[in-house]
Amino acid sequence: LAEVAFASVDAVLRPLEEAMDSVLGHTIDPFTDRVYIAWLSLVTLAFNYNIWFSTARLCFPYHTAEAIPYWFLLDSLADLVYLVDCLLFQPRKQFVKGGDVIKDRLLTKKNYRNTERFKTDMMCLIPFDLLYMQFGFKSIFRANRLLKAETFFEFSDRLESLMTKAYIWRVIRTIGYLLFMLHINACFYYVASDYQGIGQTKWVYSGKGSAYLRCFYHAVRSLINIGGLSEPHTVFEITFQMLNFFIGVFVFSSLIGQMRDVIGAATTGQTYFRTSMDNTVSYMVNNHIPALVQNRIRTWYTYTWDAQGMLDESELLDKMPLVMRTAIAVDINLATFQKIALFQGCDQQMLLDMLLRLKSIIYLPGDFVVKKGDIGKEMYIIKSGAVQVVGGPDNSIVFVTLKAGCVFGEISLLQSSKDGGNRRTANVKAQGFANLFVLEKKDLFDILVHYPESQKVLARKGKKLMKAKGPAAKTEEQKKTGLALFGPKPPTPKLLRAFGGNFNKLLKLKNAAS
Ligand code: PCG
Repeated sequence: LAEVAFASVDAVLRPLEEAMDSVLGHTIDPFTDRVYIAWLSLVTLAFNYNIWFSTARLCFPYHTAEAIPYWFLLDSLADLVYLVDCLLFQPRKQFVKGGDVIKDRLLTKKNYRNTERFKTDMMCLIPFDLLYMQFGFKSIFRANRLLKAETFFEFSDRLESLMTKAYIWRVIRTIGYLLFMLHINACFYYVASDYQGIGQTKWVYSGKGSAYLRCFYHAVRSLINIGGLSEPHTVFEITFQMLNFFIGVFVFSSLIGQMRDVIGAATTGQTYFRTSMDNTVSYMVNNHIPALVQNRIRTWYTYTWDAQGMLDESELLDKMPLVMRTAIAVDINLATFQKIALFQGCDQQMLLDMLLRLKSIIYLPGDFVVKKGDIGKEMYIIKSGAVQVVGGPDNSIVFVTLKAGCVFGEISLLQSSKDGGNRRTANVKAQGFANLFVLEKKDLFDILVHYPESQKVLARKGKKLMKAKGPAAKTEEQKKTGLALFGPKPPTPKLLRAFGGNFNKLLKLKNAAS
């Protein structure tokens, strides 16, 4: 019988389904499809209409002759949304079977019709409203519409996973629960007042002003235990009021606790940052670290937090599976990497392996990233900001400024330690705040073992770089700026002339530089 019913429903729906195909595609990916999530928001609205208004209409005298047509219209609209959800949206939802994502519409439809959700959706749609004809217009006949709560929770989950600040939605949702508890209490209070006789005692609703607003106000005062209410006198009133206080204590304390958890979770990162910084500051104070250093460290903390919203990105990335880390790394950095001249001609897979080993680090203005003569143990790629290759006495001569996407520190890294080739050939300092990627020599060489061809390419480029920029290099620009002072040979007459023949001055500069 069910098969025959489904077949006839399908036949009626076919033109509609075909029309929907052009909007939604053949099936819906329930986790990412934005149209589906927008649709869920509409079903959630209809569900909220039912849950708030059916209860209010059940208790308050809202079914007046003038209002009934409007209620009827709104009820019908909400029912239409439920019906469309059940007939056109839910049967299109992809599902996972044995690890495979099933995208065939016939199968998704069959799957939906076998789920518990389908049964509750069907129950939601039973038109008990027809009993109006026998018993009059009463919202109790719409009680089955409240079974659609699952859609509300589904919408809530999807929205949370989409939002960048999910805690905003969680706070809104918890406030919604609080308001709903108050709403239900207001409804009960009105029913209790009606039972006692409206305006009959001091405790009940007096019958003046807006009934809903007055009852809601009473609910707020009694459930939140603010007090200041008229004393209950009859046994009924005392029992009602006591129950109110108990419910208030348990339900409200747990909802407010939930709110605290939501806000606590949203600010965990901020708390972690504060605690780390406070601990560092108290450590520095206890160890009498100079104020200048303390200030620099404070600046580093604040800037790093502002720039990347966390102190150590790798902590977060390490928790993810390799494939996810690769996807993120490729998305953020592969394009920058492919433009780097040094890596051109290298294996693409090698670049991917390198991306995964990069660590992000921030330098403050004026910080030395690399010092001439140190052993090179890592190379750097500039993510944002700029660095300067400097030299001369007090490092005041800027030979070159390197910007985002440039590589440095590679010369000493690509040389062997024989004859001291692994020493830094220049000083490099951060111009402003510089956010750099660091690739350690050990990691680079671990990777290169698997890519002998790329290893050869890099070794060749390393030698060329050493010739062009290493200690013995004397390009025109270097001569002009004085980088020649770094060279091992004595100053040429041309250079002497450039310095106005002041050999002593030149010698002083050379000594200071070396
Ligand atoms: P390395 O490892 O010697 O450390 C200093 C880095 O400065 C060097 O690698 C280069 O990557 C970078 N650099 C950029 N331009 C120049 C230049 O003109 N001369 C030198 N020696 N280094 C430069």
